Amino acid sequence: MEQKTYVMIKPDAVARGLVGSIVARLEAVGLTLERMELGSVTAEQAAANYAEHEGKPFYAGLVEYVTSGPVVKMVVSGPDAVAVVRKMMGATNPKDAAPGTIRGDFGLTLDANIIHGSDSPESAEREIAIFFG
Ligand code: IDP
Ligand code: MG
Repeated sequence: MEQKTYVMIKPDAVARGLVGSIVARLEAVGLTLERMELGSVTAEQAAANYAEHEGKPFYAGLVEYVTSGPVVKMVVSGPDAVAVVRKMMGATNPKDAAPGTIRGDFGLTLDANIIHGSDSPESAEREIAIFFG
């Protein structure tokens, strides 16, 4: 089914110059870039995006991390785009992410895990509204 998903290249990956490599992978499988913008994430956007994690021990650090520098915000579309992007991202903790996945190939630690992708079509709709209005 044709879907849209929200994808964000996190500050550590932008700082390390990985934007081109990551975007190339999304394009290589045939996903379409609908929107793409380099910019910052406000504390309000971070809180809204990660509302499900509020109260967890890592929440404050997570909000600080995603607001710590420029990110690349994208709307990506294609058949089953939500699941396809999640598969390409790999496991949340890069040390557990399989080689060949974005986190597995470019990351090493959970606190700097390279990329965000919506976990369901409903999350995607919500997150696209948070970041693109
Ligand atoms: P996901 O990004 O794979 O969907 P979630 O469990 O939704 O993973 O967590 C959201 C983000 O919060 C992760 O991508 C990671 O940056 C951060 N995070 C999750 N669990 C931890 C943790 O235990 N310590 C530090 N950061 C965490
Ligand atoms: Mg998640």
